[in-house]
Amino acid sequence: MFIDIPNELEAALIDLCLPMWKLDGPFLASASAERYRTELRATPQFRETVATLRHALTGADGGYAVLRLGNLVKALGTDDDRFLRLATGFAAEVAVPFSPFPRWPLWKDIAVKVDKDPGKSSGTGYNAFHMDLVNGTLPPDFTTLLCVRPDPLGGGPSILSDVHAAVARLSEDSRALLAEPAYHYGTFFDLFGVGEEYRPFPILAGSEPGKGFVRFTAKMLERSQLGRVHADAARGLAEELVRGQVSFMLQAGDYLMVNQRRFLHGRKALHHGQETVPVADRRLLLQLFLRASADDDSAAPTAVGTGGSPCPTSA
Ligand SMILES: O=C(O)CCC(=O)C(=O)O
Ligand SMILES: [Fe+2]
Repeated sequence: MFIDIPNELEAALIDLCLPMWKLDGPFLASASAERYRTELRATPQFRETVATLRHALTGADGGYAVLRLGNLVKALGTDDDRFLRLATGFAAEVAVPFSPFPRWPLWKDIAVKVDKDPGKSSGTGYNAFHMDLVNGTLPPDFTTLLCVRPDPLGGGPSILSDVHAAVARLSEDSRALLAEPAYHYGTFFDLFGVGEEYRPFPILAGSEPGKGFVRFTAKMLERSQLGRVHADAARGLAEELVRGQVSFMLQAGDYLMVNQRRFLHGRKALHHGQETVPVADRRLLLQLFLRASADDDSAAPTAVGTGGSPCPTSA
């Protein structure tokens, strides 16, 4: 699940300067994806690394991967977008990057805010198992989190759990309750590319067991008004997710990608004392969503974008 970048590839990527991407509505423009693909495929062992990544995300038993880009972020820094363009290039090999939030260009900051609801994104507490954009009819196929800075106090390990395995450990009665449209979570406005608001929704779709989305967030147990038997069934699922969880700390440059049809994710609490850490030193992740259904080769590329900031001459 942890994928190292071969030395030769790392060296080539440090020398590569991809142009700034362009967007087509909320999606990465296909011309940008094509340009990135052409440049990246010319580097040694890029295709092999991407094949390993895809297999980790979508192969049998797969569902998440951590691409270790630590040496790249060390070499390139984060003062300009060069490192982010490379990460976008890797993401675009998995599926189509897009931004559901009109306010965020493509990547969304997940910083640490000490005054926010601790259990939510950017909060300092336990971020319980969830699927991102759970209340859209079409949640992103993949959610990805790029670690720019871990918690300097050493907290906030990521947690991941195979959601179909967790469902399989539940009783038939619980599964029947989870298949009823009795669940809801959060608000839904101004979102692109994730369908319509789904409310109420069933956690388990009727289709083949073991396939598709298990539409779940353990946050609904605290934050949504649910009927008692349905809440109990959902709590049972949350407990099984914890029972089956893996946990690890993302390091600077680690790029976690999660197949939302297979795994749910979350994060343990950050270390206490975040208010003593200067804002600029606090944990920082960047989030990007991917849509699998748009076919990569459809729209023929038009003019290739070359905008954005130039590469430093020292490169
Ligand atoms: O902070 C993390 O590691 C996870 C954040 C997250 O899952 C989210 O904001 O959706
Ligand atoms: Fe999330």
